Amino acid sequence: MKRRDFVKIGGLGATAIIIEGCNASGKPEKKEILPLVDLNETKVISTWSSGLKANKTAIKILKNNGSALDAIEKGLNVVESDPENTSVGVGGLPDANGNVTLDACIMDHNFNCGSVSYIKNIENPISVARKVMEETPHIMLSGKGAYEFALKNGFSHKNLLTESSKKSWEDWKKENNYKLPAINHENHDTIAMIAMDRKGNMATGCTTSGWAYKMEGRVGDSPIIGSGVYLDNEVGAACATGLGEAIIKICGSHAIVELMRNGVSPQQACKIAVERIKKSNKDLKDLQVGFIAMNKKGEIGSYSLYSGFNYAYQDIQRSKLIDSQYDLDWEN
Ligand code: SD4
Repeated sequence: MKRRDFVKIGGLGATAIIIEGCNASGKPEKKEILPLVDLNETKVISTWSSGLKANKTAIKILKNNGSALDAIEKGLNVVESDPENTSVGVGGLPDANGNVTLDACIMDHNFNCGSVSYIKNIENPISVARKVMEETPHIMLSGKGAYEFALKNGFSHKNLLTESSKKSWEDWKKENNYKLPAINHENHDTIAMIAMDRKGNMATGCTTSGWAYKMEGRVGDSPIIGSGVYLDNEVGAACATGLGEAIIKICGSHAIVELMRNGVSPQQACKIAVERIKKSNKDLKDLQVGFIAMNKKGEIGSYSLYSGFNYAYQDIQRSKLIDSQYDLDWEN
């Protein structure tokens, strides 16, 4: 049999095809080919309405057989570079001392992950997180080290404090005497995203400027693998937005993936995580959290503690903003 005589001789369910033939030196060889997932299965979800435009960039990549990892990075870059979003990247609201400090992390289908926390003056921290994942033996770089690593890898220094975010910070100092604003329904829109590519691989990522006017040095859930995001490619992925301190306490995203591993639907898993948040925090006033999840079958779900959380859904035909199910009304 010649090399070109490879023939399809058997299947492994819907996931792989085994072909047999000869290699270049004429030796018998078996090859396993993973067929592409039906284009209709390719999808991406992300938190809040700014997810709509991030998803558009992500789906273009996925449609062209790009990887879920590229879709996550490039999708999140769109929002990081948008000065209108006051919770992410350029234009993100600063800490109490006026420094814009960013957190981000990314995870692929092989449990590879990378993260940056408390990074300043870099427009696209999710891309730095990916470099940490791909170019270093570490998972998380923080502060000055993360910044210097970024510069060495071709990222440029940028002032992220816009005129408008500076003014908001100055007004806050005058009006609130350094009292932290609540993370409630009005003042946060961190983006966290999950994508499934045509190989059936998933990836997830999250990027944020964190809690507006936080104490200098504060880091939230968003760069913490297991809290801000988690993915097991055999099971599914979850990610979070809202009060990081509450999400970290229950390792929110990891908890959801473990629930899905045990057969719980993405929707129900997000709801159970929110119930754990309720149990682990005495004071729920102004404590908004929201989770989104997708399992290996492409089923999706979300749940938030309070009303007002939404997420963006995109597949090859549809783009829509979905109001999340929730536990409590803000009004009550
Ligand atoms: C944090 N989880 O730093 C982030 C904040 C957030 O939309 O999600 N804002 O705690």
